[in-house]
Amino acid sequence: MVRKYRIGNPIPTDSVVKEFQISEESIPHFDRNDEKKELSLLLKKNDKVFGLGETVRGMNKRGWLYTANNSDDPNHTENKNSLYASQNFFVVFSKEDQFGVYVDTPGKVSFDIGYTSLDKLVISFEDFDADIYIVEGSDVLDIVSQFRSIIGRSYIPPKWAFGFGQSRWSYMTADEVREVADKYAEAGIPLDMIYLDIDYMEKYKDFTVDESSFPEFPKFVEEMRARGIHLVPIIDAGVKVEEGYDVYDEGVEKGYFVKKENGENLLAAVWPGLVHFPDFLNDDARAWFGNKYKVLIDQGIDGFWNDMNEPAIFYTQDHLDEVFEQIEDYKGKNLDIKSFFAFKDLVGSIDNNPEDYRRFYHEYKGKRIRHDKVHNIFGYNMTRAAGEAFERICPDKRILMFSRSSYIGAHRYGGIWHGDNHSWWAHLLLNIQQMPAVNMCGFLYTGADIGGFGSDTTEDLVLRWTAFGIFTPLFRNHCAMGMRNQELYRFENIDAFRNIIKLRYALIPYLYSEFMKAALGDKMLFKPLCFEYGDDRSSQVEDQLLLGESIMLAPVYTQNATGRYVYLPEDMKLVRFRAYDDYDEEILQAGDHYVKAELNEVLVFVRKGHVLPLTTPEDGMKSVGDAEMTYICYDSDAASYELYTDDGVSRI
Ligand code: MIG
Repeated sequence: MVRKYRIGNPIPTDSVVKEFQISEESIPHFDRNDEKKELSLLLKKNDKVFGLGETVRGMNKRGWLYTANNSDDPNHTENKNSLYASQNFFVVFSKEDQFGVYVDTPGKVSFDIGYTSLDKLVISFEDFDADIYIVEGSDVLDIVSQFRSIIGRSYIPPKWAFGFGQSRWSYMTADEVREVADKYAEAGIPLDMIYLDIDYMEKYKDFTVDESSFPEFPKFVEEMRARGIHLVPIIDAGVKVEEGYDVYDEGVEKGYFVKKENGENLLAAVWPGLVHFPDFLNDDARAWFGNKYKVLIDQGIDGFWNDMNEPAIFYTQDHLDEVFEQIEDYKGKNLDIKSFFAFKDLVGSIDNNPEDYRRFYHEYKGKRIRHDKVHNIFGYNMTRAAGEAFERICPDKRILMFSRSSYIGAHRYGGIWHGDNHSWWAHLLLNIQQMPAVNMCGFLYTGADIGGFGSDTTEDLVLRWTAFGIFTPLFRNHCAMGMRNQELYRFENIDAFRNIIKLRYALIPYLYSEFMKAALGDKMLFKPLCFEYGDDRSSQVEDQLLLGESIMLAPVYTQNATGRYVYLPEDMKLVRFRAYDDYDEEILQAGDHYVKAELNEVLVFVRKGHVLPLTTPEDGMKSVGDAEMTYICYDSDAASYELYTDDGVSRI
């Protein structure tokens, strides 16, 4: 049962697709304080709070303050309150009762979950305008499914997007990209995608290709396709200010860019230098920008990633002018402690400055609205621009799309990646912990940058991270410019990497089936143990996951470990893979176990009465599906498995 309540006069987000009567009663579970603009409730000692999508810290969100305020922050440390997404759905549950809460408002909201006061959950609003949905259900999974059913079906990518992809910010030329493909082929490691970061563009202009470094692009796309590789280019939110550049000219002429109070187009800066931002909230502008993806689709491209759409702002021209003016005051002065810090702050806080988000306006549903009031649905509407356009441009074909910034609703148009993590072991754990939380909010096609984006990685981290990454729908190794190269062929243990990647391909029938069942049935793909098991221990486990109906994962996420403790809520069959066709099986009793896991091994726990199907991978996604299947069963008499198949590209 889902009920809708309304506070004030909220700006619609289009995140909920089902029509609701607004209940006139007071919001259950919460105390409402209009003066403080707060909703609060008392948490019982054993209440757990799971959800909130892409946020820092563990699965149980108790003990921290999370703020929905989409931010381009590449340091996902546990002191942060905001990352790139606002996914404001969570479930409060204990053995006694449970309910779900969705806070639907495009502005800033804070979730103080036992931060100020250990046993209090306080939701505070910048503007006290929101639709609140309260979901009652028989258990957490039921609540999540009911919630998912009101927000619409999750995005379904083409099946090839379940292949392995290599990315790096700084593949500067087509030849560099060819080299990546060559080296993977030489190493015998299947590869289905190579991502093109901003360097493929001409001067970072969206929907252009640099002719000198990527000559004859359609031919190049075709050449790579013939090798089984999809090229997946990035699209940034900012449109370069340059006369004669059609996207700029048209946007200016039609008035499709966001404007300042005085009606001038906002001048901000990102990679191309000065840019304007398309007003993705305006229906016409959104359709116009979406149609531009056709320029690359016509050159053979069938997948994209949308970046910098919080939007990230290096600076606005107005703010920069102010800074230059004020900086004069400090010239030639003896800077004391106070003025030194003020000086430092003047320049240091120039990017993603909150003031800048108040400098421009949208035309949204017939009204002029200041950006900060709708900040959290900007990236969502960029993804929507793409998703809606793909339906027009390619009505019969699925197109790969995932985004950095998101809000619930965007899950219907694309997936997400989890942004600029670091090559830190802690971020492998964060990746594990974020998976179920984003699933709760509708995002199923997701994954983190494997090996870590920022910082220099290490071979063992890439091995362990890949061993977990083979289970995530979006399976991409990505790295920042200037960091240690981390394509798998760069390392010594090529055999181990090859075996792990091939295991991914062997798992595709299972992963794709489970993904499709989750998408079509409003279910979660990754579940915390306590969503299925009611015992106390399960509710404490934050580093293991159930994946689909058949298996549990317990990844190794610490350096120099040759194994780990694993908690089994019931008897399970441990399968220790060294390769898809080289593994041991062992029945383990319910309870705690120390299990060994060498760097070249992947552990999978098969649940009782369940089946893990495996195929024989030959050559990436090209061959998946044709080969013979193997079935690993625990308790084969009771076990059955429903395999989902389709052609992998037609829209469903
Ligand atoms: O500010 O395009 O998250 O994946 O490699 C950096 C360059 C801009 C941020 C993305 C990252 C990408 C990078 N981008």
